Amino acid sequence: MNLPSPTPKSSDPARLAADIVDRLTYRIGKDATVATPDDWLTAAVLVVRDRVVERWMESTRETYRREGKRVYYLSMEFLIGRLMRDAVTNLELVGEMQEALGELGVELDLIRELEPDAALGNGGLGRLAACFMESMASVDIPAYGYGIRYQNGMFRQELSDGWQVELPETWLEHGNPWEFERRESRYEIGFGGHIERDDADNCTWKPAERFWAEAFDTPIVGWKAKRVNTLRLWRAEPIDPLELEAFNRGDHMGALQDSMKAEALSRVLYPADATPAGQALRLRQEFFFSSASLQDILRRHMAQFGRITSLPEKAAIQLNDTHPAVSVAELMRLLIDVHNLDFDTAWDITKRTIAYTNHTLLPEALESWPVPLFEQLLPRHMQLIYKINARVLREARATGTFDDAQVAGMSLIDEHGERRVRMGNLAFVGAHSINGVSGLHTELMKETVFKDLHKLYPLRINNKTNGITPRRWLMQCNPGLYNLSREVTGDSIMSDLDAMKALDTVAEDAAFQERFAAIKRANKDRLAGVIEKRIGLKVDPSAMFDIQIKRIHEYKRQLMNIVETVALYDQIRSHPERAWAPRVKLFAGKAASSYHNAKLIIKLANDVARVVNADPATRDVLKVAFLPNYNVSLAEVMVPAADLSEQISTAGMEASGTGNMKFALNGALTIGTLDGANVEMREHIGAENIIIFGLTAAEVAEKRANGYSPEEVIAASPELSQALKAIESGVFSPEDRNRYADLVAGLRMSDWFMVAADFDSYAAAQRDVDGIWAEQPRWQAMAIRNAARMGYFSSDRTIRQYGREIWNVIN
Ligand code: 26Q
Repeated sequence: MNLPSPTPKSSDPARLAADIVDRLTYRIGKDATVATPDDWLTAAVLVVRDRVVERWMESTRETYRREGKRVYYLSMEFLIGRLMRDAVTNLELVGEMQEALGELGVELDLIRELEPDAALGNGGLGRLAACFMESMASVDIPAYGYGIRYQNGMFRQELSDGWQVELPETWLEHGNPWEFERRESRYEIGFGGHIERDDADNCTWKPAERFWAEAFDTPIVGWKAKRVNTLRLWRAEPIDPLELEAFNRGDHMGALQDSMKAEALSRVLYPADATPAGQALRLRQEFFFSSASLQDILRRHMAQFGRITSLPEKAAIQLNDTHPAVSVAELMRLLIDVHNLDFDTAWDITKRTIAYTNHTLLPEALESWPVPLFEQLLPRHMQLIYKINARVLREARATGTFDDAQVAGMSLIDEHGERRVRMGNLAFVGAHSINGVSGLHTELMKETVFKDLHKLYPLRINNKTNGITPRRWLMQCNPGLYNLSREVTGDSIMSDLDAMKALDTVAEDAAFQERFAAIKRANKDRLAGVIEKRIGLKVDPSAMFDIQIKRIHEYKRQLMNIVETVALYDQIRSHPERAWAPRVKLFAGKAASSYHNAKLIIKLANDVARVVNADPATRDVLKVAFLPNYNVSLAEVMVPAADLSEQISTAGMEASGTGNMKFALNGALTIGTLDGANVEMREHIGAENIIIFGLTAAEVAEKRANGYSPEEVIAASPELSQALKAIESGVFSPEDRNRYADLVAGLRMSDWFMVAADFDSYAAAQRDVDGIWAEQPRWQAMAIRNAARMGYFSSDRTIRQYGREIWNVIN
C-alpha cells in the first residue's frame, strides 16, 4: 500500500504564523480574538512540537536501522524546567518564532513565561538527569530517559512571615502540550502475593495487587536538532477502574479502591533530597517505574533482536542513584522467570547491562528497606536478593582477605538491629560500573561506603565528573554573554565549550571588560526587578550580588553564610567609616518539609533580612534577601546576575555540585571549599581566579576522629562569638527570643558540619573578595577567565565519557 506522506513542516515565519492560528482553531477550538495568552502558548508549543516530530521519527528509525546500542537512563527525577526555549533554540527557530508570533500580535518572551516549570525533581540529581538528556541528544547518542510522570512535582514554596509553607504545584493544570500519551504502551506491575515454584531457577510470581503503567513520551531535542531522543514517563492506572462486583454489593467506595491505589503511585514526588523518608509508597514507586521501564526495554530488544542473551551488546541501563536499584532484582526476575534463563546466565547479563551512579556519601541518604516490608511487597525479589547475596558473600570469603565484620559490611542485608536491604550494595554488585560524580567524591567512595566492595571488585569504581548543558546555562539564560563571547570565540562554542578559552586573550582588555561588565549589569537590573516584584525589596544593581541558591541543608552551610552576614553587619555598624564593598546577599532554596533545622534556617535568613534591610546605618552597603520558590526558571535569572557564587559545603560532603559550574560559566567568582567539583574547577580556572578557604576533606575527617571542640573555636573568635550571641539572644527574633537557641546550641555542642571550625577562614576570604571588588579591572579579568575556562564542565564532555567508558556506544 502506498501511504500518503505527512506534509513537511516549513520554518518560514509566515507558515509558522498560519500554523499557530491553525492549532488555535482546530486543536484548541478558539478564535484569535478570544484566545488567552495560555492558548497562544499551547498553540505555539504544538507548532514547535510538529517541527520536532520529523527529526524524532528519523532518529528512532536510524537507530533501528543501524542495529545500534541504546542507552537507558533510569531516574526517579527529571528536573526539566521549561521546554519552550530549549526546543526553539535547539531547532534554531528563535528568530522565526519571534517573527511569526509578532505577526499575530503575541510576544514570544511573554508567553514563554507562562509555561509551567516541569519540576519532577528535588535538586542536583534531577537537574543532572535533565542536562544529560539534552546532551545525549546533542552528541547523537540514542537514549531513552525513564521516570515517573508525577501529577504533583516539587512543591511550591511560599513564605508566611518568613516561614516556609509548602503548597502543591499543579503543573499539568492546563494540560501538557509537549507529551504524547501512548495508550498502547502499557505494562502490568504487581505487588505482594506469593510465589509458585516451577523448577530450581524458574518461578511464577502471583502478585496480589496489579496495576498498569502507561507511557507518556516527551521529545528531547539535541543541539541543532542533531537528534531527538525520548523521555518516557510512566503514569499508574487501575486495571479494574470500577470493581463492579463491589459496587453492586453497595460498597461504592470499595469499588474505587484500585483507582485510588493506582493514582497514589504516580501522584507525588517525594520532596526530600538528602533525608529520605523510608515509606512503603516510596518503595512502591521505585519498583513501579523500574519494572515498567525494564519490561519496555526487554520488549523493544526482543522485537528487534529476538535473542535475550544479546541484551548487554544492545542496551546500557544507567541507574541514577539507588532509587531504581530494585531494577537489579527485577531484571533477574524477568530473565529467569519470563525468559527462562538459568541464574548464572541471568546474573552475567544483568551485570553486563547495568551501571550505577552514586550521588551521595551521607549515611542518612543511603537507601535501605526493612526486610519484612520488602518481602511483603516483592516476595520474589527478596528471594532473588538472598540468592545474589549468597553468591557475593561466597566470592568475598573465597578471597580469604576479609574478616567477618568486613563480610557483614558487604552483605546486601544489614543485620544490625532490624534487618534491612541495602540498596547501595545491591546496585554495586549488580553493576559492571559504579561511578562517582567528581574526582574527590569518587576517591571518598573507595575509602568509605564501598571500601570493601571496591577491594573485592577493584575495576568497577570510576569517576565521571558532572557537567551542565551550555545551551540552557549560557546561550538561553545569558544571550548577552553568549553573543559577546562569540565575537571572540567564533560560533562553535555550543558544540565545543572548550572554545570559550579564546576569551582568555581579552581578559585584560579594558574595552572588552567594559562590555562584559555591561552585560552583567543588565542581568543584575533584570534580577533587581524580579526581587522588587516578588518581595518588594529595592536593591542597588551596582552592589556586589552575592548568591547562594540550592536546597537548604546543614551540610551546604547556608547557616555559616547567614552567621557571617550577621558578623559583617556588626562590623559595618561598628566601623561605618571604612570603605565597605556594597553587597546584596541573596538566598533561595527549598527545605524538605520534615527537616526542622532547614526550615529554621530559612526563617533565620528572613529574620536577619528584616533587621538588616530596615537599618539606616547599613542601608547603602548591605541588603539581604531570601527569594521564595526557587526553581529552574528562577535559577535562569539569578545565575547570570551573580557576581559571587557561594559553594561553601563542609569538605567531603557535597558529591559534586553543578550550580557552582553554572555560576562560573556566567562570569561569577566562586567563594568555596575544596569540596566536590570545586576541586576540579580550581584546577581548570586556576587557583588565582577562585577564592578557596577552609578545611580539606582529610582535615574534616581528622578533626572528627580526634575530637573537635567547637566551644574552644568559638571562644577564640570574637566575631563569631558576637554573631552567635546576637542570634541566640533574639536580636533578630525579638518576638520570640528563644527561636534560635537550639540551632545555635547545636553549633556550640557538636557542630557536625564544622561551621565554627571554618568560620574565621570564611570571613577572611570574604574580606579578600571585598578587596578584589575594589579593584574592578582585576575582578573583571578574573570573571572573564572563569567563563573562559569552564569548557571541561560541559555535560557534553561528561556524556561522551559515559558513552566511551561505561556504555560503549562511542569510540
Ligand atoms: C531517597 C529515598 C527516599 C526519599 C528521597 C530520596 C532521595 C531523593 C533525592 C535522596 C537523594 C536525592 C537527591 C540527591 C541529590 O540531588 N544529590 C546531588 O546530586 C548532584 C548531581 O550528581 C550533585 O551535584 C550533588 O552534590 C548531590 O548532592
